[in-house]
Amino acid sequence: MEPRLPNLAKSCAAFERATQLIPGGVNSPARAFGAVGGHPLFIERARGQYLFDIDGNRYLDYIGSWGPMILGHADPRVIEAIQRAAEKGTSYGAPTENESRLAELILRAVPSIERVRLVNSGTEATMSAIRVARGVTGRSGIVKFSGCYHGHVDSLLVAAGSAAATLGVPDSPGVTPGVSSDTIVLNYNDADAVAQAFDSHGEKIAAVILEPIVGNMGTVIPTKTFLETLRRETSKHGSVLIFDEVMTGFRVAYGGAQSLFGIEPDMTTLGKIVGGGLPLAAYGGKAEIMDQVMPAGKIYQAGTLAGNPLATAAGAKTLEILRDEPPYQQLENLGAQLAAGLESAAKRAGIPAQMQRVGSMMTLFFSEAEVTDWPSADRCNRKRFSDYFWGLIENGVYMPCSQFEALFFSNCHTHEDIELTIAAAERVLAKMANN
Ligand code: KE4
Repeated sequence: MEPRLPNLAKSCAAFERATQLIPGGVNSPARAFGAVGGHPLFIERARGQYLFDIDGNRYLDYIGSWGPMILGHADPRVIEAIQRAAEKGTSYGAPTENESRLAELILRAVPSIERVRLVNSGTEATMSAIRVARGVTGRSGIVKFSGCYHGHVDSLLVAAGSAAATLGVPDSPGVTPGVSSDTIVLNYNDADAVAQAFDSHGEKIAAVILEPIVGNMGTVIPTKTFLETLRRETSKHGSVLIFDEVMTGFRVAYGGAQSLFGIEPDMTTLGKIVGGGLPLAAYGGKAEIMDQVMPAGKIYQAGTLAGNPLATAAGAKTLEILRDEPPYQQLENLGAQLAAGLESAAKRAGIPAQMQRVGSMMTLFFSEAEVTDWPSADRCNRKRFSDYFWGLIENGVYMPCSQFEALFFSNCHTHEDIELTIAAAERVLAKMANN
């Protein structure tokens, strides 16, 4: 039987109601289906590799809450850790040993982090890292790369990726010229531009921040020269190199992207997986930098719910499972199978596409050429992506709702799930080719 759009009546009604209460009916634009049209699906529950919407439809989940759910949804060990923490109370406003337990797991996983501060979101992590870099260097300039997204920090919401790029507001209203004037935006993978920026402004640059593997313009992989240039120029000019590993941390490897590339940043931001799906993120780095953060030093950063007992319980349990039962080889094998299947399905359909992947994060770009930076990502065929997205929804497969995102899968996804996904993509892409 020809797949057809599932019954979405309850989601439609729920969305109508939500739009009367919440801007755009969502609490984060990335969920708004802005790039693919239609309305978002309202989720009732999730388990393992599956999402279930409020109309009772089941989907194979390839968003994983935009990255955190590497162990799949509602992992019983994580749920039990949260339940046990909740029975003791939900927040104390005082330190707990679980914060040190999670901090220790992070320091052991990521050797470049000698001190770490827990916060509530990736945005808070990058915002704080930028402030610390400016505080320790006494400089204002920040270098970022177009298409990279580091959360909705004013100084970084310039030429941003993710939903900002998807919805066409990479330079959001409300970000003042005074704030963005300290931000230098370069093209990702342009090592020469990095060297030139430092030649011209080196003494003003407090930090360079980048996604060491980009997920927020779709999956874009750095060249060795690019990373080596960044490390060399920041060291030479006394600027702080910040790897924003909110997405790649514990995703592409237990030690993050930096462990794959053998490049040590001065600071790292983490999020998503580190909180086990609860609101927790972190920033950290060399002790000589981090010990300048209050109350050890003078650079202020704080948070009522930072290091929250439930979030640290979920995060610590998640990292312990990833440390003791590393899923990365299995994720690599399934990732390779999925990438090869999707790429050959597009080729068989005669649809130009580029598959770009690291481990269990990847993107099928509807592009004639390789995607190496935002200008090349921006040339992708957005309409084709939208048809591909909805065609897969008809087949019970839930992909990220934007060409400028990475898909993720979990260690609950099976070889059969991957086969089913590839078969669905073959049907969808073949139908697209005939339309
Ligand atoms: P949050 O503030 O959303 O927790 O983290 C911001 C952030 C920082 N750095 C990187 C590399 C990120 O990918 C993110 C958030 N990622 C997006 C999805 N690509 C979050 C989805 C959303 O905004 O709803």
